[in-house]
Amino acid sequence: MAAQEIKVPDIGDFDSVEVIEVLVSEGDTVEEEQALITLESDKATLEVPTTIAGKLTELKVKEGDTVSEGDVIAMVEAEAGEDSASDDDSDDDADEGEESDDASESDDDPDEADESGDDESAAADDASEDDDAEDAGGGTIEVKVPDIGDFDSVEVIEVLVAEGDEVEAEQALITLESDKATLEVPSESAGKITELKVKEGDTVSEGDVIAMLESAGSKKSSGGDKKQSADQKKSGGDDRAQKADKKSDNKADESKDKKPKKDDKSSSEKQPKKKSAKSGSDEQGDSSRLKSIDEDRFNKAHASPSVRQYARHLGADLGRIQGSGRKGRILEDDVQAYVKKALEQSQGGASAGAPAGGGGVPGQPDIDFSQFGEVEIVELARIRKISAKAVHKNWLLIPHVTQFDTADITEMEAFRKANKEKAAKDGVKLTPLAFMLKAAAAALREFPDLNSSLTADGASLVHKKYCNIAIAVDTPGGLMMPVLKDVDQKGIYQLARELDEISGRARDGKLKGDEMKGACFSISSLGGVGGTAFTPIVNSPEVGILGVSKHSMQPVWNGAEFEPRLILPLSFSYDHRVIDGAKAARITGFISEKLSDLRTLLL
Ligand code: CAO
Repeated sequence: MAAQEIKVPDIGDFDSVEVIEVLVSEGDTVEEEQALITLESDKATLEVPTTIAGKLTELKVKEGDTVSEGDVIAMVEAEAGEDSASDDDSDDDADEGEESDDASESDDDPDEADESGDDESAAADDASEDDDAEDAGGGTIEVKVPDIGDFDSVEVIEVLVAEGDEVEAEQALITLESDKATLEVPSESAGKITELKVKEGDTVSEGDVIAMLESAGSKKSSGGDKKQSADQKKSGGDDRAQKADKKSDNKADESKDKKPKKDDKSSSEKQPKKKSAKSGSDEQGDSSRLKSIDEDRFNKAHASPSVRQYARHLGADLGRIQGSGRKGRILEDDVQAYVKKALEQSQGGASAGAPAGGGGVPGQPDIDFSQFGEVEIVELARIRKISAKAVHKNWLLIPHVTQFDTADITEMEAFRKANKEKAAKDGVKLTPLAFMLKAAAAALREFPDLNSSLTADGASLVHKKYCNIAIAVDTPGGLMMPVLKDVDQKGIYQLARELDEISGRARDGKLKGDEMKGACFSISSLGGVGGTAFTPIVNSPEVGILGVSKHSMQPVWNGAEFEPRLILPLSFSYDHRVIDGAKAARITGFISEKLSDLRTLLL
């Protein structure tokens, strides 16, 4: 069937509104009511949905374009097999479109406004203008429910302010929810809320007074009143934009599974919404990032009503979320990412067997460091993000102890240096690490528990008969742990060659995923960098890691005199659930012995 045009609906008084986001691509299959683009005027943000389901064959707009009511934004080919239904739907939609156009026209038609039975509203408008004249003395204005389209008796699902609050112009005061849409009613000007006329659960219609506002602007003079009156008229435009916003929210809400659906919007669903906003502090565990919403910050956050509703539904504080949209606008994806991160933090690797709630450790609070001085936010490299999660999980999961020891590697280094040049001719970079790999392999054979992993239930050990060792490699993108396989079966030259090759590829970002799997043990060498000791973190499900620091010449008492010896510091961290302290001391002693006398490696 031929593709149908999807047009910009009635967007109120606004003309030439900027396309700030294109949410779909050509070739996409779209659901009916799925948002296609996001528009943003200087005052309102709204999403334009498709009126039919099908395949998007052509996009007529791109980000940065400006559009007006009636402009074609895309062509959608109705889904096969649903032609008649789609046709009907689209007819309906077209009709609805006409209806809404009519409705929109009627917005400007005072007669029709009267016909809608809203005499009081019209009268109230008049009264309001009169009030404005009186405001020169009192400065208090009525904030009313704006044009909310075809809806009548809409429920107040949230009151976002309290009596006595200072509000800014355009700050949302209440949230309304019909069976199809959610919208916020903003304050028409800055000032102080002197009286709230509605509470949660009330129903309101266009023109109903929701609050009395001591307007900051209107206090000054009657000139100010006139300005405010003008503002009110202007906000009528906003209202219409909101109406369009609301329409799109409605459509977006219905189209996205992630959000509450039309039918879901029962009163029972509203309960948790309120709960998430208010009872956060009562929540247990570690979901501190989700548990408390700062209403003030939430209300001031730059986000569309549909995103606000989504955030409320999930209990996410918009005020804490950094928007990735234009001008920092918070998108649904931002809310999702925030909630995902908060859950990960609160669960603290529970999926990997960590104590529920991350061991009861609260997540790191979001701190606005700019309050202390200038800051710059630099996103972590992908590998650093991954390794950060891994070390955090391992640090929480494993009860660590680190055993320190030293090895006298005077002979080993003499041997290495004697062979270094020859090795280099064979293309081998002979570093101390190759010897340490061999010593560690011997320890894994000698101490089977060192070459083991705890079963998930913590009741057994899996002893491994193979000997793979991971090496910590410092790369520009962050720490990587490539694995050398069957270390026990390879000679020092071969290990040195493989180490050089695989660490080079790690630094070049060319490692394959499989090359970082299956390790039995790890070695982290900072010998080429410096330091005397450190406490490496065990990589679960391994149970031990050997840290190696920089060797140094030291005076060692040989029974008769001090002798200069090359001493290598060892830092062996282990999982105390598997290895006890005495065994750990034996393990480091064993490794030290092997490195001190290479001949013992042959035994
Ligand atoms: N003491 C003194 N010097 C040492 C040493 C030690 N323990 N270990 C290595 N060196 C020397 C080497 O001999 C080499 O010098 P020469 O060329 O004169 O022989 C020099 O330091 C540089 O060695 P290298 O770093 O190129 O090679 P390596 O095999 O020692 O290490 C690798 C390879 C990949 C482990 C290393 O490059 C690296 O990335 N290290 C950092 C690991 C890390 O970040 N660990 C912390 C992780 S958090 O737990």
